[in-house]
Amino acid sequence: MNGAEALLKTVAAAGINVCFANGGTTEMPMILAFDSITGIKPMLGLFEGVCSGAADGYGRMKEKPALCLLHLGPGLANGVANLHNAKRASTPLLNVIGEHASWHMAANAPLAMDIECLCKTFSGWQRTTRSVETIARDTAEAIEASLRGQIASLIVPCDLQGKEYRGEIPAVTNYACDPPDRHVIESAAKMLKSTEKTALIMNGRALRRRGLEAAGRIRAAVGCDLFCINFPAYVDRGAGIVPVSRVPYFPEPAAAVLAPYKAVVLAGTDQPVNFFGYEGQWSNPVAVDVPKLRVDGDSQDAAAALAALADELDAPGKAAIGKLVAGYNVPVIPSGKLTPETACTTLAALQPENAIIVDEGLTSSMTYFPLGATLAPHSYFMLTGGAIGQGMPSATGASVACPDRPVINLQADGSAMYTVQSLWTQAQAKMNVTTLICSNRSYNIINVELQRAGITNPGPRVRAFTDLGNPPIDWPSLSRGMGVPGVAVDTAEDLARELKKALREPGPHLIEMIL
Ligand SMILES: Cc1ncc(C[n+]2csc(CCOP(=O)(O)OP(=O)(O)O)c2C)c(N)n1
Ligand SMILES: [Mg+2]
Repeated sequence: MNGAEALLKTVAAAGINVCFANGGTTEMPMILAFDSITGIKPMLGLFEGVCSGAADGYGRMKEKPALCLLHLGPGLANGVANLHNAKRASTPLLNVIGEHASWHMAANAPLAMDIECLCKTFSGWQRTTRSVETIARDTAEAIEASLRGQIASLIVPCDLQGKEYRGEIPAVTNYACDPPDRHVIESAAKMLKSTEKTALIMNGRALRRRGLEAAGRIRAAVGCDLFCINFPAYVDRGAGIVPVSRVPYFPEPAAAVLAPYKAVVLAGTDQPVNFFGYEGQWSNPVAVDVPKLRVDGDSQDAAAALAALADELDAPGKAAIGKLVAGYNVPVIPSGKLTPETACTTLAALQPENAIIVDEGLTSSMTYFPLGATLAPHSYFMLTGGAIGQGMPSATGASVACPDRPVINLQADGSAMYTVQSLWTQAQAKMNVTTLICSNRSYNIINVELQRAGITNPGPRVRAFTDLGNPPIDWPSLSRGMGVPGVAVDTAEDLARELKKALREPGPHLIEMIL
């Protein structure tokens, strides 16, 4: 067994069974090892941002890491934007990067780059393997680190991958969160009981069923309002699940929505932060003088902290949250010319139970989230770190994680073009992913920002920065060119017909929604 085989055996033994990969000569021993090591299969991404985004989507659905294998510094650099999004989502992710042979590094070969420096920007843990004897142990420690909900990056020189490995395959210890902090829980309970109007703002595990159930019990006990941050990593949604409102994107509406609260309890997140700093605005939508208390620390489980808080408040049991959840209610399929609103409503009307909704619809999908509370139960996740080009790869990874569930990717057109190669990976593995392109043929958010800045009549060069209509992107052709059937629609009726068809037929589909 060589070092590469030892690495993959360690990964497979830890239950990691997929590797999103784009490799080259420095990963050759690892690529060869996929033929000899069972229990882990490689999936090719045609751009590294596809691999890293897919690993993010996989990790968010499974709450366990996938392996992402990248080629040297330049390959890693192509994957960094989506590694940044994964970091912002606290996704467990094992990131292995091939490096030049140890003895070749000093020669400054063309592909040489400071990989360690790049890794520092997104990794919670990182190491460069220095000898073949430690390769499996390094891998096991990387996996253990990733299980904390972070990216673990392991840089592995090519010569060490090829050397003979005589050691054992180490087992990986599962990560156990620290228990909630009693003092903090008691303080939060006091705060909620003694303040007349309070908000509970959540992210992370707090927004998965267990956390939402505890949040519902807390609401039943003290009447606090429930929110998620604007860019949640994952939310369980639908009838029967405790609903949350989303803190709005722009600072003014965010501050207005949160203004009535006299105290804020936080779970799985620090206080909300405005996406950008605008002159005359604070960085945070909750006023400085409003008391804020986070119930969990980085090494604790936000859902467990909420459950402890519910118990501390003597909150009623699960049965009491029935009154807080919405019943099942699906909107009527709209008709007429497609708009962002009617597109979102059509999706809400037709999405099947247990769907995974991946939302990178940006300005076109703003009305979608509130509709989710009354639909059949589903998973919802979105862009976390603002680095666009995350939707299509992460929808791909979500489908690998949950092959039996329908994945629907509500996808803005400009962002889609960053990682459109994801369609090819979806076609290759016949994934049940339906991509709904929000084809407004512009970088619309930038137009919105221009309007906010008072620029109502931008000149032709500025307009050219945001216009994607000249020439318009031919989405059905682009999609077909990568093996995914594609159609374009411009009415709600046509969207409904094509979406039903896409969901009925196996394999990936793309529908361009001309808005
Ligand atoms: C990696 C990265 N590059 C550039 C940007 C800046 N940016 C933010 S939104 C956007 C365009 C979004 O256009 P589209 O995806 O079509 O969504 P729309 O605004 O039309 O809803 C750009 C270029 C970014 N956020 N991330
Ligand atoms: Mg657009």
